[in-house]
Amino acid sequence: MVYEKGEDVEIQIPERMNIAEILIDENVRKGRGEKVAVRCCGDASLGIDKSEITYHELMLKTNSAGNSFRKVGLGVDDRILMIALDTPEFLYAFFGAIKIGAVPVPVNTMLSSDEYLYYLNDSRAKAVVIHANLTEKISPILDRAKFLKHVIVIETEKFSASKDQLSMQSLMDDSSEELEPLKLSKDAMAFWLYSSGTTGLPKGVVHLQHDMLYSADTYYRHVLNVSERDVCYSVSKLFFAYGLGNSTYGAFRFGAESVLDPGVPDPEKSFRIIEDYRVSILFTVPAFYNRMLGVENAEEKFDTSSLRVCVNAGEALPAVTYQKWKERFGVDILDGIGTTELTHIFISNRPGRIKPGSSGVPVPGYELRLVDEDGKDVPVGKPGKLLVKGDSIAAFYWEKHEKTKKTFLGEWFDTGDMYIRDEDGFWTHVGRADDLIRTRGLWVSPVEVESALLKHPAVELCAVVQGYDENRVGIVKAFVVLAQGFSPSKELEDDLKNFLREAGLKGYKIPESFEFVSELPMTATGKIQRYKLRLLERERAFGSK
Ligand code: 3UK
Repeated sequence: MVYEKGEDVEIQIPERMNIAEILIDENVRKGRGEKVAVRCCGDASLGIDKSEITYHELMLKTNSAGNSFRKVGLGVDDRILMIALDTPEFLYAFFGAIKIGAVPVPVNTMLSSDEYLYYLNDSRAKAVVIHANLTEKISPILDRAKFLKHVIVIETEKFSASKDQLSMQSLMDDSSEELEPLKLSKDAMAFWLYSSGTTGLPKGVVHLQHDMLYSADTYYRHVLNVSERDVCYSVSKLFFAYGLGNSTYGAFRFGAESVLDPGVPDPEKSFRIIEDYRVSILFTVPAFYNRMLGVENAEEKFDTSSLRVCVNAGEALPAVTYQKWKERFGVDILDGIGTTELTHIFISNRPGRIKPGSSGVPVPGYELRLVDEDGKDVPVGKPGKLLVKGDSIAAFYWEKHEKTKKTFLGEWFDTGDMYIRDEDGFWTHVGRADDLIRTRGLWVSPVEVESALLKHPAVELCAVVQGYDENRVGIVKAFVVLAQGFSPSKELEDDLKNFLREAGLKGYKIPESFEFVSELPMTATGKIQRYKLRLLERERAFGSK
């Protein structure tokens, strides 16, 4: 049976705690009050200034935010939806909410009105904290948000709150900077994140007070060894579980500095940030490492000598990307797998112990197991579905009991990922057990793309699966059986793409590659066997194994 336990580590979790106090106020108590906690590089197009916040200021501002929330009637267990860019105000709202026992729920800032309506009603959020430039996304749906009482707007120089909205900054200016963080059970709710599946609606992942502490004291302490001297910069945004750890608790737990960029990611800008802020740990995803590698002569144009290590997650890092990066910048990329439910990374390569193409070895504090479809342990040498155990696992999916029962298996969590453990002890990702597609760090459900595609008169049958580009980075791939009277052509392919765009599909969901075929693999009952096409694509990209 394939089972492995990461090194034992002692993690002290107090019975009663407030995680915001541990991550922020404790730095002040330890004498780091004047040390910079956060630098924001600003964004001219949004009217967001550059700024610099010390740990002492961060403590006071999160206190003001907590007091502001109390003032408008928010308290323990109240959800606050956050549609916020990566600015210091995100941190004030997130940790301010936690300080009073309220529950921040950060979500993607690039969604549609309908998606926000779903999040507001599913979470029963009483308030939403939103950047002023994004409020038009929620204005049309506010009358249908059944539980929402307050719209709290983060203003910028270019965008202000309207009369019927509260200004986050004004609320904070009028609130005391003193607040005694509310200590709750280590098992009280602290924050939620949303996670999506192949079918069905996004699931609220309910995280507890001790989860961020556990992730900080396992991955960030023992794998990255973060210290006061580090400057952390995550291209992945704060609303992703990955970015949240990289830019907040992974840095704050150790008194490090975190660099925030509120703007749209851009590879040249990232190099400039690394140089200007003397970044020591860079965090991003494979597609972005490849975009950075696409910047010609970057190793000469920019000073990247401050980097001591880089981190990859979200999708498997192709071995060639690792090698090219190492050759050009002389620094390792540590690939590691994390999930929203586990809070952060639980299998990772380690400094000095890297196998390119693999996810590495279990992070101290986590246990791994591989099982077959029936949940039975698989023998050594066979691929299996990955189960994980560790104390940062979320409590459950909010009001999704059936899904909770299927994935939270006692102390174990079913990741839905297929893995192989090799003789050297390295764990390699070999795809998903479900049909979800990963591209640019985002999830695409095949069902959504297929049902839109099927409306096109040329499409008789189709299957949309995980494909790979020439760098072995994940893309959306469509197999299409054409209806009678249609034949494959570049024009038809463009027409299909336009058709999907006009149907309202987001850019990243539109297949980058089409393959026209005469038939699709089917079960006896007429179900399309996506997994066969998925395996075919994998084999084409990685060779058989
Ligand atoms: C896939 C990977 C291969 C895998 C995340 C770091 O990505 C994160 O969380 P999500 O909930 O997605 C989880 C799923 O993504 N995956 C993530 N990392 C890797 N596959 N190699 C990798 N290195 O399918 C997993 O189940 O969005 C990443 C930290 C926190 C996170 N939440």
